Amino acid sequence: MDSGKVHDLKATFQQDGFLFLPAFFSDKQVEEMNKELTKFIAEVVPGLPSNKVIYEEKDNPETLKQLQDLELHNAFFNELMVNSEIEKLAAALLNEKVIGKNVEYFNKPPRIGKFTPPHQDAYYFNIKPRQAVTVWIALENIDEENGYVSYVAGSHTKGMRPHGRTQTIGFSQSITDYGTPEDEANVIACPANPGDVLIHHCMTIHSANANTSSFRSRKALGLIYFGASAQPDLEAREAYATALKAQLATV
Ligand SMILES: O=C(O)CCC(=O)C(=O)O
Repeated sequence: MDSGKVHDLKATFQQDGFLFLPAFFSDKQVEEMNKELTKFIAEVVPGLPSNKVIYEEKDNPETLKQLQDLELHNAFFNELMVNSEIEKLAAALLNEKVIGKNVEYFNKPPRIGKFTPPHQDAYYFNIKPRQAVTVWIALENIDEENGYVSYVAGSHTKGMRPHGRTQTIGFSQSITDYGTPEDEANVIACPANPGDVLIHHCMTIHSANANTSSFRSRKALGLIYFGASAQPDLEAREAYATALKAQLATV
C-alpha cells in the first residue's frame, strides 16, 4: 500500500475510530481462508480446550459461534497475522510496532446467532495505554439480515463507557447507557462482501445484528493487535475481575 494511501487511511481512522477497506483480500484469498477454517473446525476444534470454543447452544457443534487463538494451532492463520500486510497497516494506524495477540473466528449460526451487544474492546483488554486495534475480515456476504457490524463513529475519543453483564455467551459485557442521541446520530452500519476488511480502535463502540436468516451463516475473522507500548493495566484488570465476580454472584 503506498504511503499516500496509508496517510489518508490514518486520517480517517483518527477521525472515525474505524476503517472500511473494500476488497482488501481477493476472492482466491478468501476461498483459502474458508478452506483452512473448514479444515481447522474438522481437525483441530475437537481437541481444543472448552474455553477456546463457544457454541451458541451448549455443546451443539452445528451452532459453532466463536474460536480463539487460531494462530497457535495453524501456520496459515499465524502467517495471516504475523509479518503480514495487515500487521503493517495495524502498526501504521497505531503509530508504533504491534504485537499480534489473537486470531478469532466469529460466526452467527442461522436463526439463533445472537446480537453482539455494544461494547468497547478495551473494556475487556485492560491495557495502558489503550493502544490496540481489531482487524475484522468478512468471509461471506454480511448484511442486515445475517448480522452486519455497526460502529459509533468518533466514540473512540470520548472515554470508556460503563459496561455491565449480558446473557450473551462470548460477549459478556455491554455498554449500560448505550443509545444516547449522540450514539444514535453517529451509528454507521457496515454491510460487507467477502474479503472486505473493517479495522476498529479498541475504544470504538461497536455492535452487530443478530442473524435472522433461516439458512445463512455469518462468518468473519478477527485479528487483534496490541501496540508495543500497551502494558497490562493492573488496576483496571482488578476492577474488571471484581465487577465480574459481583455480576456472577447475582446470577
Ligand atoms: O463479529 C461480531 O459480531 C463482533 C466482532 C467484535 O466485537 C470485534 O471484532 O471486536
